[in-house]
Amino acid sequence: MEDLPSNPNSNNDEIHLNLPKVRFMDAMDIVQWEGFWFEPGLLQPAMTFRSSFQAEDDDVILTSNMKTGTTWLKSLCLCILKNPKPDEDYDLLVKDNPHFHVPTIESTIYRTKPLIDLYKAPSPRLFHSHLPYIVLPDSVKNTDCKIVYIARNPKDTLISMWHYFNSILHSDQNPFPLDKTVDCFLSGVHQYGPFFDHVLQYWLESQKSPQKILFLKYEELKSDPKREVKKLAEFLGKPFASEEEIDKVLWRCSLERLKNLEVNKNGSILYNVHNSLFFRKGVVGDWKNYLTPKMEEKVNQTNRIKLEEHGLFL
Ligand code: PAP
Repeated sequence: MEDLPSNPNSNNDEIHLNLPKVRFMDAMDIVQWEGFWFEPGLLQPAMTFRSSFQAEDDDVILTSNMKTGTTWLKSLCLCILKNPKPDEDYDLLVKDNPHFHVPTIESTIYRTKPLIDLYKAPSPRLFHSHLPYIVLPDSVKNTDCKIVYIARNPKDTLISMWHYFNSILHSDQNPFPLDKTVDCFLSGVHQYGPFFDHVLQYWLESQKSPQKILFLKYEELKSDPKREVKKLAEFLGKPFASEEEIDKVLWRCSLERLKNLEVNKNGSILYNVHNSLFFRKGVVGDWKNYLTPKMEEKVNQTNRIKLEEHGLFL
């Protein structure tokens, strides 16, 4: 175990004192650092991660913006890398929520005091981060460790985010207005935003170094799960031996199964966040039930301007 590094900036309150700050969806304050917005409590952990994390060549770092399929990706990689052939009693996904097994670095590992000893984790180490590419540690960028990014179309992402933050508001608070959420999302002022810059950084890096960064899309995982999961396993250096193995992993990680596991129906992990909140509908195009044509067009327009010229269609 190691303690937080002692330096004059290690007081989180002091760190974000001079940074731009706004209230996001009536749920939390967010501050701007390195061009992105974060809950203030994440800044010190993100900075410590960036300055002190030593990547190993066989590490696997999963990355994503919020609500783009992180839980699914964590489950799949956990099965492929750590628990390929569980017997009845040893399915890690039955024992605990995927976020427990594959911690999000900035919101767990570097947030607990004393710090969890990352160097005791069995190889290959499997972590996750919602941080943008720009603030990843140099050692992650410069070693042979692998990065998997999962992206999702912005309309479903923002609806999923809207549901999630509304569900953690105090019970006496009204749901945050959707039109304001759309505006926050499009202006990039939201937790881990701007969404489009986040996606674009990983997309461009994955184009430059496809052997290092695998860029997955939630919609493709839904439409052709076998092909995408096969691609994922090959990228991780653990190709499946048979079609049956692929089917088994897909079943183990399916939303229906995970949602109905006891640990996810009744358990909770981080900071009193109930595990059930990570599993909602998982439907592509759910935004159609919420966005007006005007909102839809606004999102489409930003999507086109920000991503399409780089050959990315979400
Ligand atoms: P996080 O950022 O809080 O970790 P994340 O897992 O990225 O959340 O996204 C949650 C979304 O993934 C939810 O989408 P929805 O709100 O549109 O329904 C959730 O339902 C969906 N999801 C969670 N687990 C799975 C899964 N196993 N398969 C498909 N979708 C899933």
